[in-house]
Amino acid sequence: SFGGITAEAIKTAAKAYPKPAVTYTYGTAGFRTKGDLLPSVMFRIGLLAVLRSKCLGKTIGVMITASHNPEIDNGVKLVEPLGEMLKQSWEGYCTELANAETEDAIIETLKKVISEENIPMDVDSSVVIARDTRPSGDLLVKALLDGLNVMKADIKNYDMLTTPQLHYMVRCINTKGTPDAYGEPTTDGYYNKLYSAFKKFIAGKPKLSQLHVDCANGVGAPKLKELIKIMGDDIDIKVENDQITTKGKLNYNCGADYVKLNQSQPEGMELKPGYRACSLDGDADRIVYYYVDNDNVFRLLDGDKIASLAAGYIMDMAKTANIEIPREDGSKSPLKIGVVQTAYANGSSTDYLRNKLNVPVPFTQTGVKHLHHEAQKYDVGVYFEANGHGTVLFSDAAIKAFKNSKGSTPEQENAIKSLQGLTELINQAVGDAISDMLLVEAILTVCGWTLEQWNSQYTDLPSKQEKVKVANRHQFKCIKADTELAEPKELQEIINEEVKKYPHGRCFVRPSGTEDIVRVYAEADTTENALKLNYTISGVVFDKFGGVGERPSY
Ligand code: G16
Repeated sequence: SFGGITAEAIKTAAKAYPKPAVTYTYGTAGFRTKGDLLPSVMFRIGLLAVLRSKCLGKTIGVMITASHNPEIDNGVKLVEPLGEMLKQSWEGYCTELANAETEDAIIETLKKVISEENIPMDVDSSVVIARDTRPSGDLLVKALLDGLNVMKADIKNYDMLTTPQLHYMVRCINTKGTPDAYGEPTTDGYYNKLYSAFKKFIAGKPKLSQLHVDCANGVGAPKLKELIKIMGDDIDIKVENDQITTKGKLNYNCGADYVKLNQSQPEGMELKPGYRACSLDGDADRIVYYYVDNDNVFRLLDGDKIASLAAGYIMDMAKTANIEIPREDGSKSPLKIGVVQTAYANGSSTDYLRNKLNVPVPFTQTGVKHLHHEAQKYDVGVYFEANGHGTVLFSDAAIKAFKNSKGSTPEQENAIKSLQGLTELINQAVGDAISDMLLVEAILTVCGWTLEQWNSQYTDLPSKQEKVKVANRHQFKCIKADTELAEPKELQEIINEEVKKYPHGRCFVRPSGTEDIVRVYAEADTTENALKLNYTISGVVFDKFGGVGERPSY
């Protein structure tokens, strides 16, 4: 038996959720596919969440969302006790369970996980869940609850939350009553934590002009409205694209992914010179800023720009604060700061960070789960994907040092306070568009900067990202943090030859882990060259490697 629950009971419940004839893969951010293909996956993730909870003796989170993907898609991911992404070795269990063909196969897989992970089945399990605004969410929540209930989990259902809010709740619940208590596990607790940190941070500085926030017609809209209510006059935000109940609107020609890929403003909002604007994605874990300049040219401030803004500010403060961090071997040394990027980072941003700010810039594979782990190696680990997904992590030693240090001059004291304020303002569990927005607003406020001033830190190299649909995207195998292909070799050789033709040329091909497409990224010295390079390679991918549908062109 499974901690007092019989295999028969699990099999009976599983009968309502037969597996369709598809193969599921646990991708960049969990399972993602059409919503109507996911009930069987949800039920099984319910079973597995219980095992993960029992395994750690902690509360586990389950988020139902397909984030930036189209409205008909949905997805699910498991959240670890401190709000991190699921431990990678468990992704295999997820895949195996999702693909179990029969009820017996489900039982066998559960048994295997229990024995391999040595899970004490007699302890209680606790799981918190939430969903985004997708219409398929209702049915998928029911399937998930059926899985959790058959395993007799203690369940808290938050209904609709942004993905980062769910991560926050999980961290709060697991740290409650400990010295690392993260906050109250309620939406009000979340808003109040961010608001009080923001308010302290900007105290005495003139307020910025209105910020237009495109919410991608997703869950960010109602949640941002709740925050604004609490913040009152301390911030001036206009919520745009907030039609969460109109079918077909979610992420459609709006939201952070659309803005980043098209390098143009979203539909559904007015953008005039002088306006300050940003876009969230469908579950509010990504953010990009933008404006149009006086010549009406669209200017994007993406994840790389946010990383550079945050890193630059933190380095300034660290220099003034001049704090030494105690190390495990008894020595002390200055704050170690790093900025983690992926292959999609604009070459100019990497150059700026490495050669102007003189900060180490390690690269990882795409997926915040990879960046997060790398960032944990620093006292202050800034990580952002170019698409606007990221956060800043502070080590325990750094947080303690900020709390315990007193400056000997007012400047030093201020800098220490600022660093400490950032640890409260920035969501430590995961990249969070709302928290990142307040971070950007806070830094711009204290620096007295316009978006133009921020944008002038460095100039992006022209770039183009294209999606190419192929019959089998799994034939493309990336190496070297996604910058090269191990397979097909022939394609990598063509890329190498093409890239040589353009000054500052860089190009790579990578299968998406959230959509059934291949991404082609190119950058070069001019927009024309970036486009040429991209569409040459996109065309080769399409022609020689099983392109489907329309051939990419510009
Ligand atoms: C997810 C991941 C991100 C990743 C993005 C695109 O974002 O959390 O780390 O950059 O997918 O991944 P891929 O290129 O594999 O499609 P989101 O906002 O969809 O959760």
